[in-house]
Amino acid sequence: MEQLLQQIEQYKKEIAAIVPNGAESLEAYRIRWKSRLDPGAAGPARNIDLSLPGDATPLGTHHPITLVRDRIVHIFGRLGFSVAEGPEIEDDWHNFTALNLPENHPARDMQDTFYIHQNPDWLLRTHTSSVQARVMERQKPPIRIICPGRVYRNETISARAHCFFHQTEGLYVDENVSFADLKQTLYFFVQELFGKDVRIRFRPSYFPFTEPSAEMDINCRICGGSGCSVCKHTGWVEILGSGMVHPKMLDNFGIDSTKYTGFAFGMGIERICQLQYRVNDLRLYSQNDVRFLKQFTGAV
Ligand code: 2NL
Repeated sequence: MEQLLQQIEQYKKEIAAIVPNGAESLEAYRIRWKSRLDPGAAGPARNIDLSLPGDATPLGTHHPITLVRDRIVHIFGRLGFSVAEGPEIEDDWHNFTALNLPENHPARDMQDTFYIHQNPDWLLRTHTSSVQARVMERQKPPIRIICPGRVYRNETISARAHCFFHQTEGLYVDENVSFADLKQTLYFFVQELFGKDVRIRFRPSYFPFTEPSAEMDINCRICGGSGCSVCKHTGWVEILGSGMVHPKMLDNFGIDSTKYTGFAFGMGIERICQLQYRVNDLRLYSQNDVRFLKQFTGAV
C-alpha cells in the first residue's frame, strides 16, 4: 500500500512536469488568464475571459409520441417481438386486397384514403397492417413482430381527428397460437404500461382481417372509474383492436392455415398518449409548439 501511494505521488510529479499547470486551482487559473489580457487592447478582445464556462446548449426532448412508441416497443421486445417497418406509400395489394378488404369496402373510398395514383393504385397507407403483409410475404412462421408507424386518413382536422396519426400493430403466427395467448399477451402489455392494478375487458368486434375479433378496454386511468369525459362516464376506455388472423390471409401469403394460427392487434399511439399524459387535442402533436413539447422534458 505504502509503495503504491509513493508511486502515485511520483506519477503526479511527473505529470505536473509535463502539464505545468496541472496542479493549479481553477481560481488561480482564471486570475492568471485575466492577467494575460492586455488592458490596452481595443475592441471586444479586451473583455474576453477564456476561462469562463461556455454557453450551455439547450437539449431537446423526446416527442410524446416517440416516448410512448419506444415504451410499447420495449415491452413487446421483452416478449420476443421484433420491430418491422415498411413504406408509407403503398400499393392496393398490401394495404387492402391481401388484407381481405373487399373491393367495395368503405376504407377504399377516396373520401377516406389519400390516393397518389389510380390504376394501378398507389396510396398513403391507412394502417400499418401493410407492413405485416410484407413480412408474411417474405418470412414464414414463427413470426412475432410489431409495426409502429405513421398512417394517413382523409379526415377533416379537429381536436379528435387528424389526417395522419401513429399506430402500432402486432402479429404472432406459429403452431398452436390461441386466443388465450392473445389475451395473456395483451394483459401483460397493459400491466407493464399502466401498472399491475389495471383491469381489462374484451368486447366482440369485427375487423376484415381477423376472426374472431375483439376490442380491449381498460378501466379508466383518468377518473378511476367514477366517470369522466374520456371514458364517456362508463369507467372503461377502448385501447386496442385484436383478433385471430383470418385463415384467408395466411393462405394469401402461402402460410398453411391448417398448420398455423396467429393473433394480431392494432392500437393508436395518440390514444395511449392521451391516457398517459392527458393530451386532449390531437393537433398539439404536430404543431411544434415548444410550450407543449417542453412539458415532456426528462420524461422517459
Ligand atoms: C385497431 C384495430 C387491428 C389488426 C389490426 C392485423 C394485421 C394482419 C393480420 C391480421 Cl397482417 N390483423 N391487424 C387486427 C385486428 C385489429 O387494429 O383498432 N387499430 C387501431
